[in-house]
Amino acid sequence: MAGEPQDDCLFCKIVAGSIPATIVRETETTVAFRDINPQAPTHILVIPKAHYENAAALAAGAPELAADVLRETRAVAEEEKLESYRTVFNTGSGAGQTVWHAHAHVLGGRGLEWPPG
Ligand code: DGP
Repeated sequence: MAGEPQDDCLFCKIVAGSIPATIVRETETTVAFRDINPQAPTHILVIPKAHYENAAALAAGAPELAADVLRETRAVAEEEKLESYRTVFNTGSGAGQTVWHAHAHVLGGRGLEWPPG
């Protein structure tokens, strides 16, 4: 069912605490932790605690929770003192999504080119 934890989901396991992560912020509905394979000096993932397979499913199924995630990307950027940063939701394998639990990447601390690859 939408939003329910999935046994085979890596990020649900991080939410449950059964896989370690460097957590930088947590709210009632979201967790933010450092990406294991950082692509910038600051690279943090913000996820909803509830399981939605990607940003599209999250936006359709729980728009208020999507807003919580977006609000937390700003909070992370502020805590990390990022003046400029990029927020990315990869949606679908063709766009580079590899973990099927919605997550926002917050990238900063270096110049970022546009368009991305
Ligand atoms: P995406 O390609 O948009 O689905 O991003 C998934 C990100 O998740 C990728 O940048 C690497 C990160 N990641 C994968 N496994 C782990 C993990 O076990 N711990 C942490 N902290 N990050 C992970």
